[in-house]
Amino acid sequence: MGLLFAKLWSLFINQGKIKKYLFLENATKCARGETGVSAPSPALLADKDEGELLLCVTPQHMPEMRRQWHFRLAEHKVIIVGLDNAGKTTILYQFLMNEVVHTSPTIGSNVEEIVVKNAHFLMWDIGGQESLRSSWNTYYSNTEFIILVVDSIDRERLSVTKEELYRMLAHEDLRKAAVLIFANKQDMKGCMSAAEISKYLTLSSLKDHPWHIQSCCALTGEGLCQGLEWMTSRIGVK
Ligand SMILES: Nc1nc2c(ncn2[C@@H]2O[C@H](COP(=O)(O)OP(=O)(O)OP(=O)(O)O)[C@@H](O)[C@H]2O)c(=O)[nH]1
Ligand SMILES: [Mg+2]
Repeated sequence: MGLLFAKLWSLFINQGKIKKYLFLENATKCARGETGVSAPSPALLADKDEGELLLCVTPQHMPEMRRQWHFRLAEHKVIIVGLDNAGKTTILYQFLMNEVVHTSPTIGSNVEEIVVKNAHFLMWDIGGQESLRSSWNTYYSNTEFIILVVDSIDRERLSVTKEELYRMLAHEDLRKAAVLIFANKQDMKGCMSAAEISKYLTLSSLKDHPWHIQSCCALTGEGLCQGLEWMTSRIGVK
């Protein structure tokens, strides 16, 4: 299986675009019955009737695909959102490497797999600039966790964060998502506490979404593990 295909495949899966899997026990090529479409295995084929993407795999590729499919099944999709400069990318790479990386504003997204205990999280860090926020919803499908990163020193824009939070939570695709709020940049003098942020965002009024707020500093990594622990406890990993 080529690397490019693997990458594309995981992208499709994690955006919920592949709806069906077809393991072709006796075929040498992938073919779609009457439609006559055929392609080398593994292949992504569009199901014309149902408008769905189909992943077709012949025996040669089955073991690898089964392994990956099983692995993907156990994966939890996370989106990391928040206004620009909040510290989202810094947090993502602290999770991944335990170090501070030099960042520049994210255009589009970064995606990384983070393994905590036995839990696999696929984390999408999405650019927070104003012009990018209208496309956040393209990342929503199949999201289990929203990590909202708040810049605790940025009092002026907390109202914008609040608007964005409630806009997101009203979206159908995030109906079942749990929300972890990181009150980041706690190292900054005069920053808002997690309690202040919680009150301003009226988190206690959130009834339909499990939520948790955690103060942190992405530069030192303080507080990040506690946030991840809340996530793993929600999916039953001890
Ligand atoms: N003092 C302090 N600075 C931080 C902290 N976390 C991130 N920063 C800094 O804040 C700046 C922005 O961080 P990024 O991680 O790039 O922010 P972002 O949320 O990804 O921004 P966009 O990609 O534009 O949406 C960088 O200079 C970081 O070093 C923190 O906890 N404390
Ligand atoms: Mg970023």
